[in-house]
Amino acid sequence: MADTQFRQHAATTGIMVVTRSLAPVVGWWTCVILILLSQINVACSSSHLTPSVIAATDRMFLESLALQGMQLSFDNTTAATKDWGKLRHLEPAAVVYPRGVEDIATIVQAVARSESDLTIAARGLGHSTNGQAQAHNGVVIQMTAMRGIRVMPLGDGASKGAPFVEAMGGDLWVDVLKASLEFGLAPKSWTDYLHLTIGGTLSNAGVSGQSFRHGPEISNVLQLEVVTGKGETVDCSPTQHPELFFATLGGLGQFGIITKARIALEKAPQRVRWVRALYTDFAAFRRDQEFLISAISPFDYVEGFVVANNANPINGWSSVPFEASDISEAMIPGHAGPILYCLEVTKAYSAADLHTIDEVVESMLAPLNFHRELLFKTDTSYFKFLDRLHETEVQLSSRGLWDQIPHPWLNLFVPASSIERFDMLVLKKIMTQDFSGPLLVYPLNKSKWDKRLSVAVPEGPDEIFYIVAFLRNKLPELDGGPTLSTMLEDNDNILRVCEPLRCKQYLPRHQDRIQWKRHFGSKWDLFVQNKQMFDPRAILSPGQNIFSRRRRLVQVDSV
Ligand code: ZME
Repeated sequence: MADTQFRQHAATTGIMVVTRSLAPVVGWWTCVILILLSQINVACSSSHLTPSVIAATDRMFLESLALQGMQLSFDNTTAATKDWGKLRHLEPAAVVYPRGVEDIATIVQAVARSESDLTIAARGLGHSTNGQAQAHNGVVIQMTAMRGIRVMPLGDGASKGAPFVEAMGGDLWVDVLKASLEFGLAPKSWTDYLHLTIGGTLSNAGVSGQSFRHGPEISNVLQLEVVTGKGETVDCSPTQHPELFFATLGGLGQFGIITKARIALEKAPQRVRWVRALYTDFAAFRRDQEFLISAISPFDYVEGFVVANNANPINGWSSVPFEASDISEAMIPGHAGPILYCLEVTKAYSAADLHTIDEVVESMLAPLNFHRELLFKTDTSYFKFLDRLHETEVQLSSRGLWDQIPHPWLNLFVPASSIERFDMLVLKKIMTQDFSGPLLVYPLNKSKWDKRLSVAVPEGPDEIFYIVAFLRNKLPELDGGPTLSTMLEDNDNILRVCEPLRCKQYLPRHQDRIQWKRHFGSKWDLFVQNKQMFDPRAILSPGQNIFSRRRRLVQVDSV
């Protein structure tokens, strides 16, 4: 029986093999015992968890690494089976807590050179939604053990004095921000949520309201330190090993583990004027958004979201103003449809501009076509604005509605030429009472995404594409609402509508190689070539399901 088949069989029969007791046993007959055990259908203790069924030889191999001083846990694997999606729970054989880049290189090298078929996934705070940071029967490297931030306010000789920050793969963006602000500096491009690791976001893209101007986070990286799938530690940049640099950024963890990143900084503003404005007409909304992301854009941050045309405090128009009491039914135009569109922009400023900021923002809003009575403003510090989701996190967390519930999310990049159709076929249909969570819609400039980056963006002539993020929460049963499977079906239906529209998934999840080939499109051949170059045995990030682990030895396979 082929080993992979055996594993699948073991997984589906739900056995819990106590491999520890088999660890001292070496030889072909351990496999026989495992296969015999797999015939006994022992009920799995958790309906979601696919437990680890590790071969005794793999276990011994990992134990030998532990003996050499690697901090390796075979028991504390529960956290590594969980992620933000709460949709897949694959148990690794072991979790590693690296003390430095050397530990990561050691374990990747050892696995790459071994005869085992172990896989390795780097995991940060576990914000993947589909098991992308899980390694069934493999090794999860807990990257939050790798932290250390150094701000270089004057840059170095090579970067002509431009300031930058160096952070480790396991550092959080919020900590990078805090460290940079000590010098009056800050990174230029962000995600909406800052309690994410540097390595995790840079393996995807990192998109927020600054991306229209600065590109995603991956467009603002000057240099990386990467441990490749061969276990080599390589410094790379646009001029030094550029193939590895561009492959790794947006590379979904397929080519290497990001252990360090050098990120460009700018002078940090002190405060932001934060504005939301409602539209009833999608054409007017998108026209203004596209104007606001043009080269002459006066605002520093441009996003947008969809709300239902009702008083629901979670996803209706009541959620728009910064003070809920600032809006009422009477203010909503009678001709409004089932959904409303909310533009969200900010203007950053500093103390010296305090006396002009009102006037400046007013003149910036003057040419826009939102409903004049549906304009809401607030003012806050730059830090509080960037870390704005933290407050939501604290509130929802205390009610068990943050990382305790499933998040069947779908993120899409939709070409501008398809967006009106997308609005008609999807947005106006899906936003009902049942949609719990943010639905973000805002445009980005494709020219800010270097073609050499691994991340897939819509192909074709459009310079502008939209990010459309369906960020649904699966609320507990007692709160009513659709089932998880209904939500996943909704996502599939949206993807079906998208098929002729040249959309791409962001934070993508695909089932098989054919889908992945289609996803990467014209970038696929290079992606495969890079895999062959940097992780030829397909050890890294198996949870993405792009490549299958290549084995060196077939002997243990065939009992
Ligand atoms: C992938 C992604 C998530 C981009 C933005 N998000 C968000 N998640 C949760 N709440 C949000 C949000 N953006 C605004 N609110």
